[in-house]
Amino acid sequence: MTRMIVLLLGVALAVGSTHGAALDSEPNQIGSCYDSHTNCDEFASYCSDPGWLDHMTKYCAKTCGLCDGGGGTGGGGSTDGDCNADISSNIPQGSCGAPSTSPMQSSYIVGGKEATPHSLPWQISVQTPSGFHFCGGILISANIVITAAHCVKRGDNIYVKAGAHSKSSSSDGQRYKVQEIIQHNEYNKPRSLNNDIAILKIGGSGIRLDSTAMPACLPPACHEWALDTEFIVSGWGTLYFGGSSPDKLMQVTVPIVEHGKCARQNSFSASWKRVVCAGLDRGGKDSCQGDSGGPLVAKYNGRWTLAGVVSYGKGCAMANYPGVYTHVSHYIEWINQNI
Ligand code: 4AZ
Repeated sequence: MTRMIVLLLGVALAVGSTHGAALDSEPNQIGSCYDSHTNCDEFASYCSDPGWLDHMTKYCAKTCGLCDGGGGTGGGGSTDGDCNADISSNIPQGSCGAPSTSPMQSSYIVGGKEATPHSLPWQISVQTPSGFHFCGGILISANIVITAAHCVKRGDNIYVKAGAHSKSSSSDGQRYKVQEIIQHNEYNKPRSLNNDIAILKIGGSGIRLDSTAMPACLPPACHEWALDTEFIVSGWGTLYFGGSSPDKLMQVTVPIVEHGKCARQNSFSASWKRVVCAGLDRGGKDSCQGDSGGPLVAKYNGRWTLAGVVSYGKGCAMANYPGVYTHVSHYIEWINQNI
């Protein structure tokens, strides 16, 4: 059945391009925002299929949100192929995103500053049994921590440290053994580092929540961050590529980078909406090695909300190479299904 639909889609679009019979205008140019094919609604599920990217960009740019300059932002409330906006999170978060000490909002991990202790209480350090920090994580409920898929694999013997400012001090924060690791089932598909997200489950009553350990809120499913969004990214990662890493938690404020531009800069397909990018054109502020798996947050309805998971980038803080973050709003359904 699926094969038949694929074949039909091919024929329908090919007929459209050859004879113009099914077209109500000229084929679309990348950058203009309309559908030139009449049946794009029917074919919306192909918007996120890399094999159909060229066809969909040409004929169904509007439906697929493949327009330059804004087709992919500011929306919400619709289904965009890889994301169902009609669902809401069923994760019991309690109080989230409202630290008792507010984080600094105009500060600068590369190009950053030491955070005010416990002002980013959702920050987790993911550690080996001996206490070596190797990745960040994000507390989203007492029993659930989100991290990057590239940080972990099923069966690893790992710990999370919550409520810490110092990654090493045993008198700062609480350490818990991870009971179960769920890597995204499509991690590294269709391309390396795609779907770079994992769930770490903490057993029993989970992490003791207090003013030092509090979840970040989850965004509405499929939420797109406005083009004037300023994020905070935090972690104990290196202070420059190949550099040393600090013992105290660092943070930096970084602006969003428009999706199409980031796709060109980092050589991924603009149809891949499951990442969000942040950084400065001139570089200088970024996440770096050891920050992976950690939080990219922004305020949403007055609460600090998880926008991204530190995933990758070319080096750190280089001009025109923004950091690339797993776009959490596109994984709400996956999170629901895996907790
Ligand atoms: C890393 O290796 C890493 N600048 C994390 C983030 C970035 C680069 C590298 C983004 O963990």
